[in-house]
Amino acid sequence: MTHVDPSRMANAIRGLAMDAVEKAKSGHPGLPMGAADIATVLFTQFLKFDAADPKWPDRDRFILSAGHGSMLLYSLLYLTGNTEMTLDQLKHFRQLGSLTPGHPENFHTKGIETTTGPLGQGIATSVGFALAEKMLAAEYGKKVVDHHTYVLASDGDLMEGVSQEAIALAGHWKLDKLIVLYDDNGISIDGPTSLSDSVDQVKRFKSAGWQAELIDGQDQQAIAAAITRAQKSNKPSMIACKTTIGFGAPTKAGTAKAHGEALGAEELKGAKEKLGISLEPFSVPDDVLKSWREAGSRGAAARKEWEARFAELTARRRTEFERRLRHERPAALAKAFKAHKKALLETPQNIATRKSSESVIDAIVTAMPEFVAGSADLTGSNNNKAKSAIDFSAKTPKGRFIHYGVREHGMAAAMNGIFLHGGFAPNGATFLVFTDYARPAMRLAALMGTGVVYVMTHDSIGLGEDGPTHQPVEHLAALRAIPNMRVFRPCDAVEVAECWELALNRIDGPTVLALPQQGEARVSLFASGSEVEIAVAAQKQLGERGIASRVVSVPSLELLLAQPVEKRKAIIGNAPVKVAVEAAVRFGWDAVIGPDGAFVGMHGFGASAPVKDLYQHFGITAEAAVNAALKLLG
Ligand SMILES: Cc1ncc(C[n+]2csc(CCOP(=O)(O)OP(=O)(O)O)c2C)c(N)n1
Repeated sequence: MTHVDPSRMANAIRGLAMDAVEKAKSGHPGLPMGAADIATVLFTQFLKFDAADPKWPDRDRFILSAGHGSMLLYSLLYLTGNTEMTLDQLKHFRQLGSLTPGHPENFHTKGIETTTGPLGQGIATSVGFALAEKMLAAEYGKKVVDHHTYVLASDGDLMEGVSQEAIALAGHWKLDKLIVLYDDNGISIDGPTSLSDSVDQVKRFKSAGWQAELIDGQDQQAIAAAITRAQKSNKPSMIACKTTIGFGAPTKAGTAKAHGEALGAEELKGAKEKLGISLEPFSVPDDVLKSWREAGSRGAAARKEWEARFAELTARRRTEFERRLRHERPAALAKAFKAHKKALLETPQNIATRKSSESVIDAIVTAMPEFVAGSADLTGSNNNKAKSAIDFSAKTPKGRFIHYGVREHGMAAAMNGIFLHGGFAPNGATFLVFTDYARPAMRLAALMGTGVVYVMTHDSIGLGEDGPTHQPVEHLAALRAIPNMRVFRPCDAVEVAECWELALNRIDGPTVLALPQQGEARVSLFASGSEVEIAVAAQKQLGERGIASRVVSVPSLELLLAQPVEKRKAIIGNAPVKVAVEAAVRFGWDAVIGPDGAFVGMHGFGASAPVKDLYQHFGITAEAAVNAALKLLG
């Protein structure tokens, strides 16, 4: 190993970041300059990675949550020898077509794990990465899955509300392989964070079940010691690293002026002289570059050892692991869908679409081991938990149903991380109206093309009594407005199955399944002949009152009653109120509506009059059917 003073290694990052921002005349030099020591320690001593293979499955993940500091990441990719990240790319920072856009984009630049920029998203997404690691390790063992997720987060990341949801989840799940390095520089755009913040972050994290400590983030030995402690912890760890934004800049260091604009020629020169960096733009001394390149290939041996361990798995397990990481769906899934749809066509079901969604999940879950459902509370209302599903928890990492608590945003961000980590196809549920709470993460899902599924129930005014706070009206439009977001609103059980199939097979973008609450019929209306029309009119009137009902046309009572018991039950359904409408006497109908069902029809002989008048006279009308239903509903 070439030995180079580690502060010179950090200065290479500082120099490149300053030069690139200067050339682009836009960007953020302050964070890379301040956090350069943290990054140097992490990348040269701890991060398990191999620059030659940025996609190696058991690599450690590094997430720059403060995406505005992207030059930190681009410098690291160049210095460690990522083949695509050439010096030329750094010279074209923020230019059209370069691999160095303003904020890191995982779908654009190799070696970047997730897209960041909207503060808070990176740290919240990282929880999904760490969760996926834990779940996959539980299935495949530590020989194959054993890596850390490191995050560099800024003041802004920790100010954003979503960070609280993320921190709470990680602490609760004891995601001990998650290590957050907090760039505690106390500066944001407006000036010192004391303008608007007085949170003790160490206490905040500790109260959420994390190990947390405060260190000098400019002291490389202290950083290394803290990461070592973090690796040993059985909790997630947060290391608050006190740093100076724009470290080395003669007048701008420690001030908001170092945050978001080029330093300017004079300040840049002063910083380079102070730090002992060549004034020649984009130059890195040979020995420093060599040492960085060694850091980039440091993980090659670990990768090869991993490959050897992986080769020890049975061929079947290897293929399955690789299939899952590629997000390729198993052949059994298509078969399970086919069988389910066939059964639906043979035994038509008239149940709420969210209920039929549950039956889809039950039908396919065993065919798809990567299926990971979850709900932001409301599990009982959203119906996306398979009957066979076990809850995920710190103690049951093989559980594949995740209780996210009342955290829609944290759930959506974690789902991105779960998908991006690989090995799982996450879906998460809440009410459609609360997509507003999850929207920033949903938008990133669409931008990144993560194949996640949102199960959004209670999709319209049809949810009834909860009223306008819970009734989405603009949400379908708002979701459809997001490029690459696919929105489905299925009408019946078959469509629900088809939409689920399309959603689960979509691996290049997110899907919303908007499912109504109503439809779980509270009233079943049975009728034959002309009275089917009356029943349909009654259904409409009931719907206007927010009461879900179903109409069953019974052309032959005998044939219905002659069906096998299961089929008969499915047709009759289990709505609590049953009403039969037929312009004849009740006899025979009790077998369908039961003795407590309501009958709208004849109770004696008829009379001579025009037909329309007769129906009115004998009360065989939609209104009468509605009233009968309302009476029984109480
Ligand atoms: C959700 C969100 N809101 C606002 C911004 C705009 N923004 C970019 S950087 C920044 C200040 C962040 O300060 P800090 O996190 O302390 O970063 P540092 O100053 O240390 O670079 C803001 C408000 C953003 N990127 N994301």
